[in-house]
This record gives sequence, structure tokens and C-alpha cells, in this order.
Amino acid sequence: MVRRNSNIAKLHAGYLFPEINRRRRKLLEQDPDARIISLGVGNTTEPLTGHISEGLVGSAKGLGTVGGYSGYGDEQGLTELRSKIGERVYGGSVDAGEVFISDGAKCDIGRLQVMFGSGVTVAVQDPAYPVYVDGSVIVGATGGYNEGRALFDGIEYMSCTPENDFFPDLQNTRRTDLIYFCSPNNPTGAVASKKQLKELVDFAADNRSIIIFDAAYSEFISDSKLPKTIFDVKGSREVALEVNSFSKMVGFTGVRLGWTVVPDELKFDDGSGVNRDWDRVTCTIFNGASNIAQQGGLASLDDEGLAEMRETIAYYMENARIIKDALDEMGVTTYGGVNAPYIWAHFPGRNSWDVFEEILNKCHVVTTPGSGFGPAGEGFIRFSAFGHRQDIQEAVERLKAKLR
Ligand code: PL4
Repeated sequence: MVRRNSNIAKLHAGYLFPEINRRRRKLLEQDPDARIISLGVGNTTEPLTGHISEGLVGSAKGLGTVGGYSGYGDEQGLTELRSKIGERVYGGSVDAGEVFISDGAKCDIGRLQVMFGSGVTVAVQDPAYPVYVDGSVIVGATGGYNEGRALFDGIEYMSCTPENDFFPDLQNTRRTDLIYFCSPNNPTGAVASKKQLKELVDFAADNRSIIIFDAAYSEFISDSKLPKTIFDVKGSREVALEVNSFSKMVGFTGVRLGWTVVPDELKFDDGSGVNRDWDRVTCTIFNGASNIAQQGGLASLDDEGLAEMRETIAYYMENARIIKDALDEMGVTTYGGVNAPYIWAHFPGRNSWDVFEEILNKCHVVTTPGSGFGPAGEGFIRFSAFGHRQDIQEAVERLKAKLR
């Protein structure tokens, strides 16, 4: 018999999103005719656009020809795509050698957790995308689950609430090796200002910490004053790396393509480069992103692709406006949903899972309970703006009719 990995035994509940699906299935068992609308998981719904899908199709067809066939590529990704990301996303401030193409931000976060190992301490925004905490627990980068506090020992939870403008009180935050920071934030929809990010970068520099900056929703920022990348902030290259994704910006949730930028200046305490170790980990436990997906990524960053991306994002952001307006009309206080595809709705004094169940059972609308993202999410519900317009409209009509 093989002994179970004791770190996995520490996880105190099922992963959030499968649990939501389980509850949805339960409703369908009880009421097979229920027409359930999902505003839960942030999953894209709209078809790929013309130029971008042509990039994918052209590549797939090419694979069926002698001249167009390719097998394994470089583990770090196509040089052309690495350069193009450096140029078109970072305006030339990031070198191709600092960009590593991946099969998605979530997968890279897992591999980063492998690279940093079990000997690190970790801080997360509370609430946060669950992968930061659960992945850290799996690799053993925490102590045990502390029942009394309902938190994991060894993880610093940086409370982000309306009271502090969803930005942590860094003066009262313990020093950790790693700081996960997501902006635009999942789930609150808050976007950190440049001043706030500068404060974060200075905090990391003073503490010799490394920031893992998750910018998966950066393209949803329409306010030009807000930073789309941590690298807009002076001093960030010495203290931060950034993960990003094509998933939400062009609908590649199923195609799978992302990237991580590890600047040359980012060092471990022995002076060695993080970039070099990331390259080693990438080459060892990853075999490169799909060559078809990478051609889709290249097409996405052409002028035509970028124009299509803006249209797709505008569509989802109009959904966000519709949801936010409806909740406002119902007297529910909301946050986010302006520069991010998530609306963070407050139900003061209520238990998030109870509100989730009420919305599911009365309206047949799936949401995500805020407490699934951390203790500070209790009393909140996350509404995702990813959906067909018709479904969004019907969902808000049901909410208005059956919830208030
Ligand atoms: C559902 C902050 C969604 N089963 O697609 P990827 O891997 O490039 O990006 C994943 C990702 C990375 N970083 C942030 C994210 O919010 C996401 C996707 N999050 C959500 O509803 O919160 C999809 C979640 C998926 C999962 O577990 O990640």
C-alpha cells in the first residue's frame, strides 16, 4: 500500500468549482426541467472571432502537410510569440527571453508552486482565486489546517474588503516569501491603482519577498489610468513575476494558452536568477504549449486579432453592466464589474452558501459563494459576466422577480 500524500489530506473541502457543479447537478436531479443559467464559473461562452480562429485553423490544416508539420517545439514556446507578447502586451519593456509560453495561468501557478517548493511562506489576498492557497497546501508550503481560525497556518491572509478599498493593510501584514496578488481581482473585481501597486512593490522590496502577480483579466481594464501589468511600476522587475492568459481575453479557456514573465533582475537570496530555475522547471515538467494554440496566440496579437479581442471584451463588459445595474436596482450593494468581468455583491449578515442556494433554487441561476474564495468573502456572492446576452438578460429578470 502507498501512503497518501499528507498535504492533500490537509485540504479541508472539495475544490470550489466542482462543489458548485455538484450542487447544480443536485438541483437537476430534483427538477430535471429546470433551465439553469450559469453566472458561476468564469467560463467564456462566445465563439472565437474570425481572424483568431483562422490562425488556429490554418495551423491545424498545416499540420496535415509535409511543409506545415511540426512536432515538439521549444518548451518555452515559439520565439515569435514570446517576442510578440514582449512587444504588443508590454510595449517592448519585456524581452522575449523573459516570456515563457504555457498552457494557461492556472497550470503555471501550479508549476511555480513546484519551483518555489515547500520551504516558503505565502501571503494571499483574502478573498482570492483558490488555486493560490490550495496549490500551496498541496506542495506543503503551509502548516496544517487550523480549525479554530478556519485558515491554514503558515498563510498570511491579507483582508481585502470595501472598508480598505480592497487593498491590503500592508503595515499590518506579516513578512512572507511569496505574495500572490491578482489585479483586476478575482473575485472582487477591484483593480489596484498604480500608487497601490507601488506600495506593494516597495513592501516586497523591503521584505525581500517575491510577488506572483496574476494579470489574467488585464485586458478588461478600460480606465487608462489603471495599470494593466505590475511592470508598469518602478522597481517591480526586481521583486515580481507575472502570469497571464489568453483564456478570458480571446476565449481560449478551452484552447489553453498563457504565459509567465520572469524578469532577469528577479533573484533568489543566493543571487541566482529565478528566470534560470523557471526555465529548468519548464523544460523538466512541461513539454510546451500546443503549436496550434500558439498560432492562435500569434493571430490574437495581430492588429485584426487585437481589434477582435476588444469587441469580445466589450460584449462581456456590457453583460457586467446589465448584471450590476439589475443588482443596484434591487438595492444590492455591488463592487467590481467596471474594469473586470466579475461583480461582487454584498448580502450583509448572510451566509454566502445560503444566498447561493437561495438564488439557485428560486431563480435557477448559478453563482459563486464569496466564502469559497476565503473568509473575507463571507456575505458576498460573485456574479460572472461570461454568458450569452440572452441568458444574462433572463437571469437578471429572474433575480429581480424572485429574489427581492
Ligand atoms: C474554473 C485569477 C475562473 N476550472 O485558464 P487559465 O488557466 O489561463 O486561467 C485560470 C485563472 C487564472 N487566474 C485567475 C483566474 O480567475 C483564472 C480562472 N478562474 C473562475 O471562475 O474563477 C475559472 C475557474 C477553473 C479553475 O479552477 O481555475
